[in-house]
Amino acid sequence: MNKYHGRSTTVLRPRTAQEVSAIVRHCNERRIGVVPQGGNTGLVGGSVPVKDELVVSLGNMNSVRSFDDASGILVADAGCILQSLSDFLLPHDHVVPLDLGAKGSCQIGGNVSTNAGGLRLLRYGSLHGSVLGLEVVLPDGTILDQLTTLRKDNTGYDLKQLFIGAEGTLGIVTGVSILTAAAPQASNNIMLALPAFSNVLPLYKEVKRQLAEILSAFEFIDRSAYDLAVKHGQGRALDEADVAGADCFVLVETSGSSREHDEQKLYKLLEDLMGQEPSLINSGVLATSPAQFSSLWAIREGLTEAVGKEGKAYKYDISVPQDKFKEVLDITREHLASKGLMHDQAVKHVVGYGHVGDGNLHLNVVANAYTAEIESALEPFVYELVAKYHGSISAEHGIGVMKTHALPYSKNAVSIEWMKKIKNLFDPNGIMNPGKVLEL
Ligand code: FAD
Ligand code: S2G
Ligand code: ZN
Repeated sequence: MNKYHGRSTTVLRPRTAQEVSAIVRHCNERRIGVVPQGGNTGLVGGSVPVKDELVVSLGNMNSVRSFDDASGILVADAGCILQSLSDFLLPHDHVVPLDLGAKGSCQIGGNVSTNAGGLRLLRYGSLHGSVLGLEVVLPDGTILDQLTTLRKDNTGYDLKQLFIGAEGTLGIVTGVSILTAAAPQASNNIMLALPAFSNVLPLYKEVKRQLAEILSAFEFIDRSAYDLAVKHGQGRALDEADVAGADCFVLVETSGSSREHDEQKLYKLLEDLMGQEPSLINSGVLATSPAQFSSLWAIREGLTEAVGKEGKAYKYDISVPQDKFKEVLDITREHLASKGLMHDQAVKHVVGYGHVGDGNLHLNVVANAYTAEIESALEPFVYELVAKYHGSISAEHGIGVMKTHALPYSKNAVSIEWMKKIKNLFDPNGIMNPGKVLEL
């Protein structure tokens, strides 16, 4: 629940790193707080002021600086929107090694600053691996130019890694050098309906074994999430026969270099799965057209919106063991029921979806309204539950301002102490995104 409403009087939209540097130097000398803002799609309140900080919006820094289509290395302004970079790369037969539902608004600088995971981390890995260099304006206005396009550069500490996931608390990212990936010549997807959650991991193993190098996404959708997506018109519903008796769904995507080769693999996988006794799946709907491919993805990518339309969402983006996804959902539901809160006037649904390969579950508690009673039932309950599994209270969305109090559930005191030392080293005046990640 975002109860943090700062009142910023000023938003500046610089066009160059030099302008960002001048703004930050000015603010640092006068102890004026600064909030770096990208596409403002973050989900933990990281890009909005807590008090009266000045907002530095990167939206006007949206040029591609260079692209080398042999190496696939792209250097772009931080304010480039993710979708715009994808559009730029398409004719060059490359893709950004990142994809998320917010691609139409989020910026590459924000993606780096939140270390966004997204729908294809399984295939393209983390930004800690694909980002080669950064240009960052430090809290004293210094421009740290590490915009290397070298794949290998083992010369001292890898400073850029500090800014990936720092959520704008150590400096403002103004330029990004990233290794893009060769565009798949053929993408396909299949929505599998499972009779039981316990089949998800055996299915994951079988899918990895059979699809191997062409597997690019393996997304979990529980039944209540699927029903919400359909209710709110996200993508086209599957046939009733395909969903009857399904406890959950898995959306599998392949990205390869030859359609017939990939389809052969997919058909064989489906045949094998359907031929097993008992089968891991009830049914499988294989996209047979670009429209159906998009429609199957729309069910998954539309879940955030569907949840938001259904009610007030308490969002928990957590890392827990892959085989515990359902247990976490059931325990949360039972806990709320034990408090008499599982009914339409309080909590309407507890839904789960997420990135199985990353062990990342999006636990969404959909309430009729935000209330202190529901929040006190959920926190610290959910955080303690995650800690019990030695998980993370924030898998990919970051801490922002909303989860600073929960950091100790996933980071020990020594780790937090050294984070504070690093923050102090870079930002001794505490002007850079104050109140985010680390409590004031
Ligand atoms: P903002 O929201 O503007 O800012 C996010 C944080 O980064 C803030 O702390 C801000 O201060 C800082 N920041 C922004 N730009 C800079 C910069 N240039 N320099 C320094 N700091 C900066 N996230 C995932 O990880 N995976 C998903 O699958 C995913 N799916 C989403 C789907 C939807 C529909 C929505 C609405 C959000 C989703 N998100 C997801 C969350 C969000 O899109 C990501 O965190 C995204 O990376 C934020 O980018 P942004 O440009 O909007 O940043
Ligand atoms: C996703 C988006 C935000 C949410 O869909 O993968 O990261 O929790 C999420 O709905
Ligand atoms: Zn996600």
